[in-house]
Amino acid sequence: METLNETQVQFYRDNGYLMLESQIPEAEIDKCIAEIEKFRDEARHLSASNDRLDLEDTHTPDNPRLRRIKLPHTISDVFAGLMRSDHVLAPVRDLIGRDLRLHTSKLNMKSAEYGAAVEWHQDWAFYPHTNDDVLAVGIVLNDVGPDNGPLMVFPGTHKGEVFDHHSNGVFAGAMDLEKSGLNLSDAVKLTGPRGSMSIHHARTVHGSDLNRSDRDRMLLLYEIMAADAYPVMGSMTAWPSLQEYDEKLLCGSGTITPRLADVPVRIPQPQPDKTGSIYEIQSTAQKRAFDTVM
Ligand SMILES: O=C(O)CCC(=O)C(=O)O
Repeated sequence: METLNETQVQFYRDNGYLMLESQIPEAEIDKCIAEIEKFRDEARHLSASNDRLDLEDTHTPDNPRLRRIKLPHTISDVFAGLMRSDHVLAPVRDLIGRDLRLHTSKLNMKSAEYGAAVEWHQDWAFYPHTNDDVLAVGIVLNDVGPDNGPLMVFPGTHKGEVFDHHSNGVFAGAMDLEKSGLNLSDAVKLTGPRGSMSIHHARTVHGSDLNRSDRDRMLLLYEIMAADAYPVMGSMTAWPSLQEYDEKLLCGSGTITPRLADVPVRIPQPQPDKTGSIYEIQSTAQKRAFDTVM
């Protein structure tokens, strides 16, 4: 073990998530916040989402509303540096081994008073792999309490089935809690001071409500997997070439012999017409659990 203790590892194995309070130093969080301001400025000049920035449905250039910074590690040295730091990677290595590959990164803004909800889903439904040593790290950039749209998880669901995320026969990236037999009262809110870091298993059911408070809730997400987990055909994982895939290695080495595990898989196909971000994909879902605007 580099940093986690056995109790923490066992908690993750049993529950499919872990919360590490005050894991990221204050100075790193300050750098992230300063960086975000540059992207907020950029959003002021946009009338539609682009490949860097995803805008709230209620955004206008006069009333700029940034919903997500896409692939922040590719457009900011601050987010790239933090991703490769031991603050992030050491706990992940303790959970899924020394050879790690990035799946993707994103920064969900969930701004005060309107920040969008994320419908219930399993990341695994978007990108099934040959084994499920696949997880998401969430870095909490503002204090998160129960009322500013905390990430919510259903403990233990990482050991169960992959739920139906289709609507009218098309992948919509959102599940129906009632049909899935899950009870909202079992969901756990991942709250904590800024600098905390959550880790959730790719099969763990999770989502988050609108931010109904007067406090922002910015969450920086790095999705990471064991280097021997390969995407199943039809997965929403980018697969440009082996060379570019290996450029996503974060530590250790790659392999061309995937580890095959007995994991449940549903293929996220056919894809909907809108695939720009999870928000756009989920807007195609027939039934929504959370309000879309306040
Ligand atoms: O920002 C959140 O609360 C949830 C993020 C998430 O699950 C996602 O973007 O896939």
